[in-house]
Amino acid sequence: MTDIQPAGRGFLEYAPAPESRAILHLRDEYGLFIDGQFRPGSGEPFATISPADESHIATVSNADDADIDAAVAAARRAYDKTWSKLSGRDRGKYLFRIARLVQERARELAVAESLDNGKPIKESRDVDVPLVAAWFFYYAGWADKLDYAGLGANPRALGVAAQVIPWNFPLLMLAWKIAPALAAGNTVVIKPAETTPLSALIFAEILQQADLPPGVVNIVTGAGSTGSALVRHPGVDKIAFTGSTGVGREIAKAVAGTQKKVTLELGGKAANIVFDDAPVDQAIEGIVNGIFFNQGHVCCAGSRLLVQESVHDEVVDRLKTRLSTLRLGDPLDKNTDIGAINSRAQLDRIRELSAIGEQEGAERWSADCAIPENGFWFAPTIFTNVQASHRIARDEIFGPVLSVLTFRTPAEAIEKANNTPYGLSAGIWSDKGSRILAVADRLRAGVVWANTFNRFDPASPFGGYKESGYGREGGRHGLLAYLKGAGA
Ligand code: TAP
Repeated sequence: MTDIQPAGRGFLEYAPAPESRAILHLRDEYGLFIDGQFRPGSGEPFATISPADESHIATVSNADDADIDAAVAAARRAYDKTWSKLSGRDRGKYLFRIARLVQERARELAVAESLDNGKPIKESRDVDVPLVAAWFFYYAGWADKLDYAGLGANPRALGVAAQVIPWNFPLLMLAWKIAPALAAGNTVVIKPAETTPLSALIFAEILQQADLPPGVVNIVTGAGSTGSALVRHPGVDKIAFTGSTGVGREIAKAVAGTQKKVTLELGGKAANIVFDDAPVDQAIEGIVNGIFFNQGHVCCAGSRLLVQESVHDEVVDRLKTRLSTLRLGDPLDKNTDIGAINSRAQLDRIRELSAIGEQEGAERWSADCAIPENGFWFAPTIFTNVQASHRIARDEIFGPVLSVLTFRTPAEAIEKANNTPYGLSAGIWSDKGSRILAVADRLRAGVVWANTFNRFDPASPFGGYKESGYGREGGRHGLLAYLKGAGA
């Protein structure tokens, strides 16, 4: 289904689903990873479950304020005594080592990610995990070249970075955060999302294997309150947050008036614009990939399809035909296209917004697929006759739901695409290069894809305008967010 093809696509072959689970060597209980060691948290431990069947995977520690103090103190000690004293070349060696270990343990990481998150194994195997390795390789290469970052000779790290990440790409978001922070010379305390801590805890084992000095990366699991305590901690110098716009706003308020530097990667409601001269076969695949990849749990998902009126019926008919071929089911089955929704809460939100779509007069079509009895599932769904004022055209659904709107002229397409409080990404499908460039220039979106969608590369900066946040991750820009003397 997806055309996302980072290096290494297809380099792993998987056993059928039941056996793939067997390659995981999970502990029954996971502690917090502080100062290079696992240790129990002081809060009430919690279970992480598989969203595909609601089965228990492991028990995970819950960090309270005292644990956050310990993690931040460990990161500060490591910064003062070890990490800030290493040369860039030596920091780079650790990052290269981590990247290689991620590759070595790729199968295990992919299975853990699909088990805990619900995403299809072919996505975690071909997209998430290869990109995680690519991110560490890319920033490993920067570590001894910071003098070329544009900040003069010897740019300096910020110190201790507090990082809070969401559940949709648990390991990839961790890599986006940790790799540039370490390359620039910072130490880290990171909090994974409550529903997807597993791959981060396996990653902690990789850090031990890599002999990363204790305290350079600390991983504290817990709920939203753990994230809140971490970002408010007076001992942190930098905050990097990816998640909802609501929580991003709270964080921005909490740090107002402090010296902390902040980058926020928040929500989106991307327009995927299809002109009447678009290559239709390619566009259909791009639309499907844009909204149904990772069950639509993607901040930059192409959740609003803007299609030129003259090709609307053809595009919608072909989309329905294509969606009828997608296979929904066991995330660990390599033939699965659509996995499980990550949590009951997220499923409830998708159901609620879809019901509102129907009440407001949009026309709903859902693929006719068998829904498993247990777990959290939602069939791929398209809404047509959507008006710009409808909630399903304005709110981020963060699920496998596409809202289709129409336009007549390029100017109308641009106006509708920009008619959103968000500004993270957009897509344009057209045969004319000049039209693509002219439209892209007027879209208020941090990333604009042309005749493709959801392509990621560690060298390419990613981030939003307006309520999609500020600061960039990836590329040289992503590095600057962790160095003194640069913006954000
Ligand atoms: P959030 O509820 O915002 O959660 C994100 C992270 O913040 C989780 O680790 C969460 O912990 C933690 N958190 C919750 N409340 C907090 C608080 N008051 N202070 C500090 N941390 C807190 O978002 P989500 O539901 O996980 O993710 C979905 C949202 O993230 C969507 O809106 C999506 O667009 C956005 N997103 C954006 C991007 C980019 S790059 N822009 C990428 C991925 C996702 P718990 O899990 O324990 O609640």
